Amino acid sequence: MRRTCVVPVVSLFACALAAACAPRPDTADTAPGAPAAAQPATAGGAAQPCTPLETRDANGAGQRPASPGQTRACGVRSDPAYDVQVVARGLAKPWAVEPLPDGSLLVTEKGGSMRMVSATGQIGQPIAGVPAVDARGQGGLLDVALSPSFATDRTVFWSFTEPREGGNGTSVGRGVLSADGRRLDQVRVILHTRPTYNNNMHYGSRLAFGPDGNLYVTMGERSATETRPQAQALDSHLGKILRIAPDGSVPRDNPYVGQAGALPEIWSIGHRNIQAAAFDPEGNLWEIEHGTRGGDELNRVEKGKNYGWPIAAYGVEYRGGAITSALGEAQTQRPGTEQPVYYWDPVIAPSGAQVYTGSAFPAWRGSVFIGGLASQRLVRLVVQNGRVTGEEHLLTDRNKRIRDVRQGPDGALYLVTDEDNAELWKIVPRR
Ligand SMILES: [Ca+2]
Repeated sequence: MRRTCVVPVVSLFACALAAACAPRPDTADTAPGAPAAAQPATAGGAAQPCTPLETRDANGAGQRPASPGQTRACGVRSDPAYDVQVVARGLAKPWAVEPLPDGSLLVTEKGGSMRMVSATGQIGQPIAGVPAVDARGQGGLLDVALSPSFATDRTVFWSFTEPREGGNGTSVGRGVLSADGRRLDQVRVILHTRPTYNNNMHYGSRLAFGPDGNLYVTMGERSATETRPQAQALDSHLGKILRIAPDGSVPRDNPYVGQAGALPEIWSIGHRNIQAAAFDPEGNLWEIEHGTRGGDELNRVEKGKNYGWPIAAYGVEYRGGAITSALGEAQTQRPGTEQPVYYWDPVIAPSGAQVYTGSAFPAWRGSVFIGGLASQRLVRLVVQNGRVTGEEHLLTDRNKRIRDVRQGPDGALYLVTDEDNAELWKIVPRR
């Protein structure tokens, strides 16, 4: 993760040309990626000279990052030799893949099926016991997560769009996977977020267990003009990250417990639509959320903080023009709101995330991997001391929307594509 040779422009380029500062094999991910340009660019106002990966025009014309390197990080190239194996084909709009300790995988399909896929790619029948979902639009059966003690309790958690009187809403279920993997027992819905709303957009939702043993649930703000401001409202679960105990109860140290009018499950506020989240080994929660045109964000989430939407944001409305809501016109920076650690303009359309910790790819340890939908790629961010110092885009030649990325117990990365006839991929070191 550390550069072996850094800083002054002249020496960087001199040593890049002379290969005098070739990174050690395990730190190859910080090597300057693109061929050395005649003049070094300054990425996102970054202090360090480099060639940024992103060179297209930004949508937010005139918008400036709040800190050096907050966007358009240096392009880096890790180039570990890897193979992409197609483990399975024929999945219907998978939304999540979760590797199990024995090498098999749990996969959700948006239409409402959860399936086991064997390590060799046999796709099982739909697992019995999953409650009905509303699969219209962006809704359906969404994320799946394993209990931190899955090896002994076989408990599984999932998020879904719950059909309700008057509309639908994101809910979280839990159940115990039978020994043969064919059914879920003791199924309970442990969280019904509110309000119920009647459209089919921006449900979130990723599930991630923290080192505290609690379950973090990421939400969307349902996209509509009338729900957008609710991302700032404490009496709504929309546009929030929620934190609950595995039994659905509220931890007493949540930030708004006991506050009149506030929903006690809320952990952080001001989010637009979070379809990617992961903890790092130090216990930090990272989330990557969909912005509008030019406003995808990486945030490191802390208790009780406000991440800005819709009063602070980068980018513009899809139709063009300033981002607006009943709360007024958004600014890129606003007191009382947190700046993203990093943002993309143009966007990547993030879905699924993993902070890599495996031994299969030493050069990738500590990197944040993010699936790209519209961008049709796997994004890798190099993060050092809480800041993004490099960006690499992988699998760009495959032209597939990537819905989720997770690390298996073998250190391989498992990905699912976002298609009606989708694939499950496994990235392994080349033999
Ligand atoms: Ca934000």
